[in-house]
Amino acid sequence: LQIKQFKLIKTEITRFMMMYKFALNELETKVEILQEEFQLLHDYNPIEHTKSRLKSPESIWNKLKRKQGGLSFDGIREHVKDIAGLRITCSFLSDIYRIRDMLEAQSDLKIVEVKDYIQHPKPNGYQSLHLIVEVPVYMSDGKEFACVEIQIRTIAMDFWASLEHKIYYKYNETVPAQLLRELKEAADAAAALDRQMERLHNEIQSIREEQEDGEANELTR
Ligand code: 0O2
Repeated sequence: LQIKQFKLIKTEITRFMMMYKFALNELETKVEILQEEFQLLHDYNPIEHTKSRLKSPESIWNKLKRKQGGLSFDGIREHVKDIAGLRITCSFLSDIYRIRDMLEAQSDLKIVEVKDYIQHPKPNGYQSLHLIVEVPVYMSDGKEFACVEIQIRTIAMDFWASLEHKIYYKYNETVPAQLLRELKEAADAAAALDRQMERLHNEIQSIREEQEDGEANELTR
């Protein structure tokens, strides 16, 4: 009987994780569609790359312990909303909010939480737009809703976050104050670079539009 019970639990856990994998697959397809259509309509691709990941059972358990104080399978959905994660790296700052708007407009997706670390960066300088999105997943016995954490950021924000993550782990979680100050300065420099690239992008777009208007006027003359 114990082996039978163990097998049932194992299948249930695998099925639970599968649901998050399917939710990620659905979102990835949605983002690919937006990307291709945007390229066709506007002649540029606002997304540099995407990366998805499923949290390991060990880190789900650790987060649950931290949040709930105890361990109960029932608390997972409520307390761990980032089991499935999708990171979208955009070219420009304005693309981040454009992608957010396009996802928000999809009636089968429900944005249940927004953390705007761009308007309100973390004290260490971390910037990104985080959305928790509920994705409907059609399983054999009906519809389920799975939460996915979407992190939307620019290349500069991604560069900073990836390296900060590495530095942090290298120093075994006790980062010297001087290093923290320099990391914050680096985050500020990345943010300044984003603003500069956004300005250049807008200027070039206006020049292009003026040229296209001029060419259209020539043709109608
Ligand atoms: P991993 O390995 O990326 O998955 P909450 O869920 O609301 O209780 P939580 O989990 O802190 O609180 O959520 P939040 O603030 O939205 O941040 C979650 C994720 O954002 C982290 O996931 C990181 O990916 C990223 N993140 C947040 N702050 C920082 C930071 O200061 N530096 C870097 N490099 N990344 C950050 P995980 O689960 O910690 O890790």
